[in-house]
Amino acid sequence: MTYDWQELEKTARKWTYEAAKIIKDSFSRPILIESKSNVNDLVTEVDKTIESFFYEKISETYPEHFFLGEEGVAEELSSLEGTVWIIDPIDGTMNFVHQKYNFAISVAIYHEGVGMIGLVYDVMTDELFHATNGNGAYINGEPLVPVKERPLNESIIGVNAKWLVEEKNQYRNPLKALVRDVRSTRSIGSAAIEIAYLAADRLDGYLSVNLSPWDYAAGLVLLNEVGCKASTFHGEPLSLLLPSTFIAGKPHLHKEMVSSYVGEEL
Ligand code: 2AM
Ligand code: CA
Ligand code: CA
Ligand code: CA
Repeated sequence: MTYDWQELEKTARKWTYEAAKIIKDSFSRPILIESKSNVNDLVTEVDKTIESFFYEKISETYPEHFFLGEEGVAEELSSLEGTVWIIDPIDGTMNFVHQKYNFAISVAIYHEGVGMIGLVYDVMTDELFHATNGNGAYINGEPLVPVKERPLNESIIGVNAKWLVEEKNQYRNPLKALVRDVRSTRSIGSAAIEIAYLAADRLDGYLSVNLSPWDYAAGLVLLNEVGCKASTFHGEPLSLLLPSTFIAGKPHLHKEMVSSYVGEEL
């Protein structure tokens, strides 16, 4: 079965704006906050509400579609066959809790393993980064231009400073070398926003020692449309079902970051 992807994007967009309203309305009351894998890995009742909101809409409207989300509202998925929605209801939960800013809703639709639609909505700035496969990427309807390369020493990359000081992090030394050699670093704290910023030429590269498919599924569709590359630290293709290291950038920078820095653990 094939779909009118532009129509599907409109529907996904409508639900994303509705979900954003639910998130903003939650600011007017106290919300339940819990920890997941460790004390700093936060989740709130709003994350779960938003994931359920999408799951219900999708199951009602497209019962033949599959669903993969961070909070496990749907059954576990073991294949990318058919049409799969990959959703992070709130990307940047720590920012949502602490800053009430710098968090996004990330919605991707994959068809037979190919990214067809990618939406990253920065809720508080009202910036929607959106792309459909083969039709370019946009911010709020304004086209993003194909990327312009900069040399590594003039590049700004998104990286979390914590990874440079954690002794158990096997990538600590290559990351330190990379941070030393680039022009500067930024850390927003939402992988989806940082990947969208790369697509929008606000960053030249972005990396994380551990991301899951819902963190980057939508971002990959944006990156593809503007000619950026993404892979694991070792240059392998990213899985849409399993977590891994993540590195993305403009093509030359991506290649150099992998081959001269994080591709080899020091
Ligand atoms: P999240 O907010 O949806 O959990 C910085 O924390 C970025 O890394 C966010 O995009 C966050 O997504 C993501 N991330 C991935 N795995 C994480 C983990 N185990 N703990 C915290 N953040 C994680
Ligand atoms: Ca999380
Ligand atoms: Ca996330
Ligand atoms: Ca999340």
